[in-house]
Amino acid sequence: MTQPRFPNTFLWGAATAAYQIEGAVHEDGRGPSIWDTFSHTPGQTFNGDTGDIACDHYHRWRDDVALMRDLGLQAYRFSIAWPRILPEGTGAINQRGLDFYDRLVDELLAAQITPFVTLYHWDLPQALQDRGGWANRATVDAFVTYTEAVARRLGDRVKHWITHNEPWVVAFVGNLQGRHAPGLQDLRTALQVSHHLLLSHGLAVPVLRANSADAEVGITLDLSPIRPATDTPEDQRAAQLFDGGWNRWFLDPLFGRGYPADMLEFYGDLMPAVTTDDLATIAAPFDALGINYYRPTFASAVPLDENPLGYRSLSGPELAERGYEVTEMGWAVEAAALDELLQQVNREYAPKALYITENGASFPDQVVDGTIDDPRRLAYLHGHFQAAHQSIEAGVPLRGYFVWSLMDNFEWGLGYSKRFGIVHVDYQTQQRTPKSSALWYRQVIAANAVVDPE
Ligand code: IFM
Repeated sequence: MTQPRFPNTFLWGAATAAYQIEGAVHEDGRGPSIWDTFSHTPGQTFNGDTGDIACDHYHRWRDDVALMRDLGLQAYRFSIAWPRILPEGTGAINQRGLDFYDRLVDELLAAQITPFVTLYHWDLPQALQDRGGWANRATVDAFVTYTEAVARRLGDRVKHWITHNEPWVVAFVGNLQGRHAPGLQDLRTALQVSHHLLLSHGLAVPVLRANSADAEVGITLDLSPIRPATDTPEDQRAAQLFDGGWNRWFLDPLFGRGYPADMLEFYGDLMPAVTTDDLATIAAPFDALGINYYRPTFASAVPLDENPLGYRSLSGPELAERGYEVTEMGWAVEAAALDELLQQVNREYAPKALYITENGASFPDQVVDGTIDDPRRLAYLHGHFQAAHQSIEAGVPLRGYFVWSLMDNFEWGLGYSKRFGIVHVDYQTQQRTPKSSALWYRQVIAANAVVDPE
């Protein structure tokens, strides 16, 4: 069957993040990050797993680029480890850290793979956390200095920049829920952090433009269509709070609307001081919005003394009861919700360009005779690619798609227990094996169309 093609300039890629794949945490002058500290704190990660070795990408980057080339990837999204560039967070720049990414970028370009660089994918230098982390406004300035150092070195060749990955997770999972580094549990801190993340984005935008001619600059948000779990007024209110605190909290200020009024009222005096200048800074025009999409979310009301956000999302078993296929993360599979989300964001905010900077699924994989057949991941991607195509047909300026993830890796608090890769990693031998989803993805890229799985 002939499948509808994607636009000729559409970019097919895969994504990773530094702490999740690099390992080599003590090499070439890298300083400790909050994830080193957190993962080495007993009880914080599944099985006590850490990113000390991870996928050993720091040593295997050349082979990994060759693998990407073999799969036909046209773009690769990776993040820079701030503690490799500024081991103390501020101060002296560590050239050996920059050298690593310099070589990686050259290798990618030689393989005709377009680099997309994320500056902050959660590995804050520990030295900055010791001084208050993202809750301290000085960290905003430190981020801008770090951004400048990276852009000066790579800006002649890297033309796609993402300031932050998923600021909601950084602020709220790290500082309210405590499931991620730095492991704090305080809503006031989380709100302060979210404001500083946005400010640092706004201040970094002109710095990237100044050091990287004609670059496309953006930010990546994890967005989810939020639905009330039931039609009770309580659950409808929970859905409003969920959507307001997760989606609109970041979209509205980035697109010049300031923080959503209903959420300001809800947070009340927990909100940090926000000046008009801050809001203007945050609203610096940017070129591309990255969306990480995994699932729709169902919001159920909970008392504020149980959760200060006033909601919880339905669990995997609850979603399964409603007939959803559920991933190993307990997330509902619903490809059509991606199209719904893209069209809604386009209608409401009209970004100049959009990328799906992450999409994928964790399912239990089995190695049989050295091969990994992963039909559920493949079907997941198939459905979501079709949904993305529908969005493009409907006029959404979607320019590219990055599968999460290129390879199995360190899934933060869940350690190595969850595999999102289209390439399997044997953590004992570090052998990489493309799963059947990766082999199928190669065909999709070659055809620039959602080819039917065999
Ligand atoms: O692994 C993470 C990634 O670092 C950020 N987005 C979600 C992924 C899967 O949980």
